[in-house]
Amino acid sequence: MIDPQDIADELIAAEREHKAIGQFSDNYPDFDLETAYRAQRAFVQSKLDAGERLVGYKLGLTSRNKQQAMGVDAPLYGRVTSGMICGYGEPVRLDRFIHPRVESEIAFLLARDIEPPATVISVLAATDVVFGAVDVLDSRYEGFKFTLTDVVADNASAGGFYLGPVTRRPGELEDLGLIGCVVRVGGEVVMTAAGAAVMGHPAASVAWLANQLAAEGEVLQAGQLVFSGGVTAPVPVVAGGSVTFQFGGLGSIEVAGA
Ligand code: OOG
Ligand code: MG
Repeated sequence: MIDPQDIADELIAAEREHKAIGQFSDNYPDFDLETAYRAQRAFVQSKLDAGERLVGYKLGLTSRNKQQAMGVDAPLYGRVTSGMICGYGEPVRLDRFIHPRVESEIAFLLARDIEPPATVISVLAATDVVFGAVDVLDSRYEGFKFTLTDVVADNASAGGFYLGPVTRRPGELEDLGLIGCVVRVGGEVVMTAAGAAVMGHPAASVAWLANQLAAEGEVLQAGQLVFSGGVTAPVPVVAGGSVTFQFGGLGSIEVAGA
């Protein structure tokens, strides 16, 4: 039997030492999703024990862009802790990560708890504001090579998160599904996409999360932040390089590698 705490301990060491490890699923054919989410809890608990707070959740692999890029065909969630939140304008410190990649997301700040069964409408009604956001991925696995269970245990590759400078109430925006995102590397446009890339509507991914958590006896709560999943595919961060994410109606975020 595979022990979730052992898996977590290896991931914690990989993160601490900035040294990627091989995926677990290669050696443990019985590694299932339930064990993987237990390992994720233990991984995150080590951060809480070190004094961090749970600030919310992240969704992963909620768009075809992302599922195709990573070769995994189902969504997942991870947990976001206070130590992961990066200040607007701060560089991605390459000495703190293994091989960081950045991607655009829409983040939701909740004004109210979300009761199951959640829907796009109930998520929007429970949302205080939305932000353009950037997810800094830093898989603890070599070459970002993982199966769904591996990446669940690795807390959905969570590394860092940036929130954009503009907040909007959902009702102030025409439609979150139509919010565009333009990604530029060194000034050149490398990717474009709209919010609907995420499960048809970014709030649909938050609803999926609320229902998933409910099945496990947890509730998405007022005050929590939810990163709803990559709109565009990830771009590597390199020293001296800069990636700019421009969101329709939600401002821009520039992320530089230093
Ligand atoms: C897994 C995490 C995926 C997203 O938004 O799809 C994710 C990975 O790609 O490393 O954050
Ligand atoms: Mg993401």
